[in-house]
Amino acid sequence: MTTTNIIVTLFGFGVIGWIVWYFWLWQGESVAAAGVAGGVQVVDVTVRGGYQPASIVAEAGRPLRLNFTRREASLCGEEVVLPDFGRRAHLPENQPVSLESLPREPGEYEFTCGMNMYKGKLIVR
Ligand SMILES: [Cu+2]
Repeated sequence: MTTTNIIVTLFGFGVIGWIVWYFWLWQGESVAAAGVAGGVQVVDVTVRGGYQPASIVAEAGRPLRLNFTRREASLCGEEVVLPDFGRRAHLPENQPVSLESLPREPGEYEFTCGMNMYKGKLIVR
């Protein structure tokens, strides 16, 4: 192997590692839902290259409102799906869209974009 081959190979592994980390491992910060009047838990989620926060902590048995705002032209985040709650929404650019659900059981629930590339996690306690 020449030096160039080695460099190209290492670069390839680097790119693969980054993809694995970015799409599957990176969770971002966990954010707890804040309560508001009426006992609804509210979290604002920005959609840009993924979900921020990508990890949301909520209380079981209380309604939860996720306000999604898509801040990118990319079509990847155009749709958001909460499969466990049967919720799905179309997200126009720069317009907040609220998704309400009632997490009854503690557990971890995923939410994703329509293509299952952006991933977020709802941790219900
Ligand atoms: Cu997508």
